[in-house]
Amino acid sequence: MKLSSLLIVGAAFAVIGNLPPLAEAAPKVKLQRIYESLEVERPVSVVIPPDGTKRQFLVEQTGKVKIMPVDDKGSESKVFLDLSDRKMAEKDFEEGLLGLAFHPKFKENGKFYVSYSQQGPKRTRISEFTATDGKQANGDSERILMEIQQPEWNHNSGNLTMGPKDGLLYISVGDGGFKNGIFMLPQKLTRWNGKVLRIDVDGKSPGREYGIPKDNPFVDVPNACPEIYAFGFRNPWGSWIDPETGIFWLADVGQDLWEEIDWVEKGGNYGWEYMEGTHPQVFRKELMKLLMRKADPPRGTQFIEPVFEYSHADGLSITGGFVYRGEKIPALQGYYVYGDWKLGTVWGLKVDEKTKKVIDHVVLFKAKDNAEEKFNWTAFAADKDGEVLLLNWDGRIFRMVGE
Ligand SMILES: [Ca+2]
Repeated sequence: MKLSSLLIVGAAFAVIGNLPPLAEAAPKVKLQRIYESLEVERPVSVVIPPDGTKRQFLVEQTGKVKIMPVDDKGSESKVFLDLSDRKMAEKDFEEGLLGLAFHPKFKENGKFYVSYSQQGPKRTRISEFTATDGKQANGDSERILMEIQQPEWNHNSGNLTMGPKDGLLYISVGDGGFKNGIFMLPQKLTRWNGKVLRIDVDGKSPGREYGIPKDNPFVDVPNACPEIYAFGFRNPWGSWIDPETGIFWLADVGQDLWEEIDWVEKGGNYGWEYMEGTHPQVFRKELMKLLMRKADPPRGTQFIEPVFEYSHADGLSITGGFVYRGEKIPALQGYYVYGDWKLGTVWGLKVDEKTKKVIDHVVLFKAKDNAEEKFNWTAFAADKDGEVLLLNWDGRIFRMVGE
């Protein structure tokens, strides 16, 4: 029997309903524009503090953190922190206010953390601020924790994530920028670039404004930065630790060919700039040959492969999200919702927790070809009810709803 006849028989069975469905029904969703009358500039993140108020804090790349109105139709937000006078960006593309995380005891101490770019020299600053009343923070309350050199204006990353169980701050740092991993920093344990760092915001190790967690993986390696938690990243954008499973999801933006999603493990090497996704990065290899230098990684180097990658046939710049556990779209439960910044496609990905095998991958939204309306997703975040908020770089905010 030829394949085509098999398909016809299969289709016939499906029509008369004698066969059980092969897989769960794919979630059918649509995007609903919300906060239409709210003034929003370059939104990059929404974070909810652990204080029981269910307030949604919106991070604008241009320098403000705002508390969003409770009502979807609300037109007024409250400015929580204003750093827009800090001269963050030389080019307003990838520099700016890029990350926000709340202290686990924010309710008691009003402390929270942001990452933002500074010029002269270019660097990413990680700072603590305090809002004593929990409603508004003064710029003067700043305590600078660390400053990370950034050779270029791109690949700053700067995502901040507070560990839901360990209460430690995870900081994603890009590879230094330009292209081809030309600065060769991600594989160097002596540098912070191309890493996920982990620090204790409540401690103070000698010479530092923060503590080094004693079980960080490289604390005993001579000359290694003890802040490093994992390494080999290019430009992580979308960092989320699942409070339920503890899995650390991190999307790493690729260069010419592959976009990837990693599950970050302590001490893991995620490959850049030797690898792009599961593939050797060709340009680097050629360059090394030209320079008559060793093209291969040091003997014994082991890279952790992404749990998922997609090629540049499907998108050009990944934006990570989170695993949906909301109530309004039951078919979407357990899917990691993420998308592409450049083409605007949104996907759902289901991965088996134990085997790391992909169970399902579905398109949730696809922008129409040649449409005037552009979708450049900067973040997918859970709202106060666990439903999906989508932030578009042009300032529009959407909610995912069942069809
Ligand atoms: Ca990688």
